[in-house]
Amino acid sequence: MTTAEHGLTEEDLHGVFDETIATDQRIEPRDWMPEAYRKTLIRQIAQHAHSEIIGMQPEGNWILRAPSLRRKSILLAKVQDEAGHGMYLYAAAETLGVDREELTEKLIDNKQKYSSIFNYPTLSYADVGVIGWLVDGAAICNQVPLCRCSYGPYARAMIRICKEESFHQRQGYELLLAMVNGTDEQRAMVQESTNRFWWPSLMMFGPPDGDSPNTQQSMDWGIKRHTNDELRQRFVDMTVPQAEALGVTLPDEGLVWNETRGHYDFSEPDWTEFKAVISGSGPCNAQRLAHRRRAHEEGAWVREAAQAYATKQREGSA
Ligand code: FAQ
Repeated sequence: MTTAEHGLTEEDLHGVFDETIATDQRIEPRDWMPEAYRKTLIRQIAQHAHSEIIGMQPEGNWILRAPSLRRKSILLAKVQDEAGHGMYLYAAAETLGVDREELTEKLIDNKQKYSSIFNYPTLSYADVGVIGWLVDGAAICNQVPLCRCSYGPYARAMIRICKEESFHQRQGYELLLAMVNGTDEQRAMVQESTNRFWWPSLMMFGPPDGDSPNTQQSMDWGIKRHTNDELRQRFVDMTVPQAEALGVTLPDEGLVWNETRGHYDFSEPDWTEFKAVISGSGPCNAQRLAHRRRAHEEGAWVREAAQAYATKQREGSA
């Protein structure tokens, strides 16, 4: 239905949208929304979906080398969950009028981003535990507020995703607990992995607020509920006691409790490294995209077969 059929002007529609946001209600796919709001959501949800799919690779690297059948089945289930998260998110993006195929093409043509964290290699089995602990931990911190995002389909997808992410975080922590209670070599593996993943985990929250072009507008629209720095601080405060319980040291000499602020102080991540990673020059960017591209090409026959089957079913029922 057009605006004219509703008898509403563009200005009226804007008013309804603003009122919905101001009263903290949800915008649904059928509702009018400003084009910039739609574009921002497509950008964020697509990047998020791509992160889940590319995020299968670092841990997937260890499925064939898991140390026991139990660890292998846990890891398989986790990596499968990530595929599922990607699917919910692509489905949420599709409600905004884009096509999943189109988004995948943009990812493999390097035209849309995915999280910086997945451009670092996984060098030991301790990385599986540390990814669960720190990377899923950071993901939860960043994503729980997205369950209250103003766009209904994204908010609802996030509820289920966050439940599964919490479980992922616990499985990582449980693996690390087993390792720190094992041999000296295992404890050293956990420490070495923590040293490598700590700074990239802090970078997951995005650039500092002063350098974040999207935060203010996204907060005004109720897409983001907190700034990048607020969430990074929350993550640090939450993680320090967990590191103490594990007996690992976080690799930052500037990490100290600040009584006055009631938070931990910590050093600045290397933002030059962050910029390099998000612009394609991280340690594994080329490998991650090449792998994704190959998987997409090799899966073409499956998509064609599924399409042919769906067409046949439709014709049959018609
Ligand atoms: N990596 O203005 P802002 C997971 C880009 S969790 C790459 O602050 P915004 C679970 C940003 O896109 C990981 N790019 O942007 C899992 C923008 O570029 P653009 C995924 C980054 O959107 C665990 C530019 O920098 N989580 O997958 C990053 O307001 C374990 C300026 O930045 C989500 O996607 C970064 N770290 O805030 C899976 C959560 N940070 O588009 C497997 C949803 C910033 O203008 C294993 N997304 N950029 O060219 C968000 O919350 C937000 O989009 C932020 C960025 C906070 C990531």
